[in-house]
Amino acid sequence: MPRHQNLIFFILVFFGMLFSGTIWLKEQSEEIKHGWRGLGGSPPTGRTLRDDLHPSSTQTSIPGFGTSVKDEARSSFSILRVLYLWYASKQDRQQQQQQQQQITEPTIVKTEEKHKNLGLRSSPGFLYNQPSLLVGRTDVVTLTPWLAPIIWEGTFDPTLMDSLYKQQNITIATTVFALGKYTRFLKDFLESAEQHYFVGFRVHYYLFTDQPDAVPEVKLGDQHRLTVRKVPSLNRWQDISMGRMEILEKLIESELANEADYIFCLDVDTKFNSRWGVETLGQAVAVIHPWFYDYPRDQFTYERRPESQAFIPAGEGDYYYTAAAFGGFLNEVHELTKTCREQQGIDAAKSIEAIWHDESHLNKYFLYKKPSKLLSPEYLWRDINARTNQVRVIRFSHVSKNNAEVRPN
Ligand code: UD2
Repeated sequence: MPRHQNLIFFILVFFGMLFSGTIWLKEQSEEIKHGWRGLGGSPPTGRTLRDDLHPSSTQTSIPGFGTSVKDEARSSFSILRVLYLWYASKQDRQQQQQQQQQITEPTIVKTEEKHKNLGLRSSPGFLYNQPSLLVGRTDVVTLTPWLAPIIWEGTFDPTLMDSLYKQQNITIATTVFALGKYTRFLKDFLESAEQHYFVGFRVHYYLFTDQPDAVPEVKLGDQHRLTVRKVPSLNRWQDISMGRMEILEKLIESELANEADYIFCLDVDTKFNSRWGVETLGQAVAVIHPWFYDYPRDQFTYERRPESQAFIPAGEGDYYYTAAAFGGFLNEVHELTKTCREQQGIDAAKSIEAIWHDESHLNKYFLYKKPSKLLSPEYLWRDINARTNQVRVIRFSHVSKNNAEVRPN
């Protein structure tokens, strides 16, 4: 109940009580005067006791308007009763409203989230090429055996995709780490991202570095922003690479819930060469490693030692995924990073380190929790790899570097 209503109510009660108290005192003095209480006398009006206990409807007189003292007292008590009933019913209605809100509020929030993440709405009059059921990519596989799409050039219409996702007010958090000499890759990474990465969509880069002063000034697009976070330096590049999982896990937990809808985690020794857009968004997104996309599974560089938590036995495995790029919904990437961090910790306690560090754990994770979308090697090529006919567009690539010179160990 609003404050002013409470105040009015209490003022009314106060005056009601004052009035009824006065009437009661008046009544007492009348009774004493006429001696009809406790002295075996009868009321002056000649009414019976039954009348007093059960006032009839014909006796509804208004206090002060030529009525008896007892009538006045009864009426003033009735006012109090009416006031009380009004107050109680008001409280009741308020409680009911609160209960309804508690029940309906979570449903409303859920519905909004669902529309935001899942509704792909097109607008009347928006024209694009007719989709075909007969003509499309036939030189590459575009679906996994669990029916997750594999994104290649020619499998999507960028104009249509952009227009569908423009209707959803989304933010894509993007993380990148640059410690030690790897800060030298930042300029190309950021400048090329600004030309090709989610252009026209809201992007929030989170850059983790041990040298914030070494972060270059790069002009960001309207809807793109950058947050720099300082992290401690580490002596082993393997620890830097694996340590990303825990930092990402904590970032999602502590900050991203109300901030972003999707997240992508990218290596910094990379460069964008062509569009990386909303076609890459999905629940859990894995990227095929450019080295092994045409290899038989037994030649994948999975961790093969059973002592490691990243162990994948011979005969198992779908694809070999890179750890240089992965993403998806916040909750999915949170589960991935938490699991990899835990598994790396178990290995460390046993003094074992998986052959390809975080990448080995990521491959183990995606083997048993299948990604919902796969990005073809267009989304991570290697500058040193020869082009192939299947990879028609190189969108993102791993730049060549002198490991011995650039790494701390
Ligand atoms: C592979 C993976 C990489 C990771 C690593 C683990 C690819 C393309 N990349 O890359 O994701 O799983 O294997 O063995 O397959 N970093 C620094 N400072 C350093 C060292 C590393 O900032 O001194 C960061 C940086 O963001 C870098 C990432 O860690 O991109 C991975 O390290 P890397 O690129 O040296 O690993 P690499 O090339 O073996």
